Amino acid sequence: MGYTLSQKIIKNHLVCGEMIPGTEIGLKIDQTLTQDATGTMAYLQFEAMGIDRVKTELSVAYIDHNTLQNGFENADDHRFIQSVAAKRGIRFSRPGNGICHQVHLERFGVPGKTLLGSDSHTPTGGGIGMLAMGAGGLDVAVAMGGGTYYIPMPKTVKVELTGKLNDYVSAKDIILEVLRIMSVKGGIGKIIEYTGEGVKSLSVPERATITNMGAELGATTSIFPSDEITKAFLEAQDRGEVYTPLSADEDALYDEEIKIDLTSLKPNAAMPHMPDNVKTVEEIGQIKIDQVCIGSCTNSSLYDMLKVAAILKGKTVAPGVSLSIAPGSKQVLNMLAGNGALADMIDAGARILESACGPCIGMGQSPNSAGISLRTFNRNFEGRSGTADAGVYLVSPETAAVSALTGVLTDPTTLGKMPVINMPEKFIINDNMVLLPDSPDEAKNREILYGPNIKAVPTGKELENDISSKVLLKVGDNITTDHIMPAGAKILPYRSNVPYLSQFCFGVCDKTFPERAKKENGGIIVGGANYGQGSSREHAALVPLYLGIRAVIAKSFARMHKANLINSGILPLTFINESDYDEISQGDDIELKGIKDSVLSSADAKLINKNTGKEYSLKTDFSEREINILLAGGKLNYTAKTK
Ligand code: MIC
Ligand code: SF4
Repeated sequence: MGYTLSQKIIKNHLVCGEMIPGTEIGLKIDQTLTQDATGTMAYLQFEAMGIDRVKTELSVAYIDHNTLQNGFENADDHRFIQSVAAKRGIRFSRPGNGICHQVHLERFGVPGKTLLGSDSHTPTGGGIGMLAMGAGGLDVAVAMGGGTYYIPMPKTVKVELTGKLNDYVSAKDIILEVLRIMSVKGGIGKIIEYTGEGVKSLSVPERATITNMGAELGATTSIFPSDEITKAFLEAQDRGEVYTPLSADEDALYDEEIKIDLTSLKPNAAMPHMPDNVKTVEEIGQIKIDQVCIGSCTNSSLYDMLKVAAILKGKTVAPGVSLSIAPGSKQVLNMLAGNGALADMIDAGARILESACGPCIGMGQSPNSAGISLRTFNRNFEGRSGTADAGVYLVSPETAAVSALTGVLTDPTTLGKMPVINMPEKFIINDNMVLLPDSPDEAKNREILYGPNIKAVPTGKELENDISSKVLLKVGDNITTDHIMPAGAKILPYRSNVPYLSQFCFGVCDKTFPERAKKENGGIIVGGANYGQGSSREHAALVPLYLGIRAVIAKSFARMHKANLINSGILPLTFINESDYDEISQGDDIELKGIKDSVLSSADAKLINKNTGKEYSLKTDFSEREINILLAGGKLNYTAKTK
């Protein structure tokens, strides 16, 4: 029996464990990336580990999220990251150079290598055949130090693409279709592999749009084969030498199969407030829109931007619409400027933003009250745009650009033939915004520059045998990390200041939560299915830890968040009977009796609801490594102990 592509890469990087789905495996990590919103914490943790220089083949620190600089905080964090990068052997991508995933794909990604990033959209690298995964900052810090990265061995889903996309239908419509089919929890514990004839008609940036948004499926990662198209992309980036052909064996066995006929695909949109709430644009109809935002790590490549410019050329944005465009990297922006496409956008009335995450993470461009915003982004979670009652629709660049002109959600295929887009044979290569680290000798004299907003990382406490506590909060299914620890312009600058951040914890669900948590001296959270989906931000665990949360009991967890909870020393426990969720209410006093013994022996744990006297069983499915981390009260404590 042959191997799937991801199984081949896993096999080549396997440090420990067996490739049996669901059991823990350890992987060697070749490359890492961080961004600034998670990076400050990751580098604080790296510094706490006391390692001189990174041990990876390549590590890059990007500045792309916190670029508003609405005060000294962001600039201080940038300076801190820059100083650590120089000292510890990490390349530093300066603000203005672009969004981490776009730049990494262009300039650093290598087919067949493993990439671990402190950002959930790291799987963008799967567009050139990398095994690229998102993780919490601490796991990335450990990988930078040469440590193994652990995941449950994923199952493999084969998505077979047949046919060819029609004009005005694009890669975004493919991944939205996959989301419609699989849902935001359909990818948990799985790697999505794209194969079939249809793959050959998709360029690398189109493939990257698809693997990027595999994060929204909850998938461990997504991957395309590395083929002639990958080779041409790498050669155009002057990096032809890193190309290797890679694909699955003919007789590879997959756990699931999905077929999508590209020819019959129509423009799709994910409606508020979930990326899997997908209908065709035609079905949704011509709703009036207030705003269009084009960009983000999902759709900001040169190809996307050239399509948008061609649609806008010689026209004017509708009077009731604000159109903003953020090209994904300096390379993209520079090339748009060089060939006149940028002028076409500006001429049509587009508001050009810097090459950064920007509105995608609520850093500016919040829509008007109850506004309707079309975005080429990957997440439309409630409140993420910065306007609580806004409705965000996720669409392709084609749908976004055409709708910006008409002022209503418009199916772009009604326009007939798409203008021809000529992609250049070579990209402009100039890595002058990526700083190389100091030599080991120079590094000795390099000072690490901390700012006053940088506060200590909270650490957990050893696991006790009985936990008696209150259910401080009960939430439903698909709670995202944006619910738990919101981002946005007002909060994001405080990513290195957990005490300050804590005031906003769960603000989207219940503004009283932080106060109540403090008053009660912590407690327990009860959640539904897919708890903690979305980003890799470990702040969604570190802040609850700071507020005294000892355990989260849910129907199921998203992979990265579960790992972040364990790393923080918070117990993630699952209901054995999902219906037991209904019998626990917010405010109930509960007891986890003998929890330490249960965790140690991997036995079911006992939950007593003191209000009703009833008992329930909870699953404690942890690996030996996870058990040790939980007993020690988190990964930092555990690492300090085992040193
Ligand atoms: C996001 O898209 O939610 C982010 C901001 O990029 C996060 C990381 C973070 O919270 O800093 C992610 O996707 O992991
Ligand atoms: Fe940045 Fe948005 Fe991509 Fe997250 S999803 S990395 S915020 S562009």
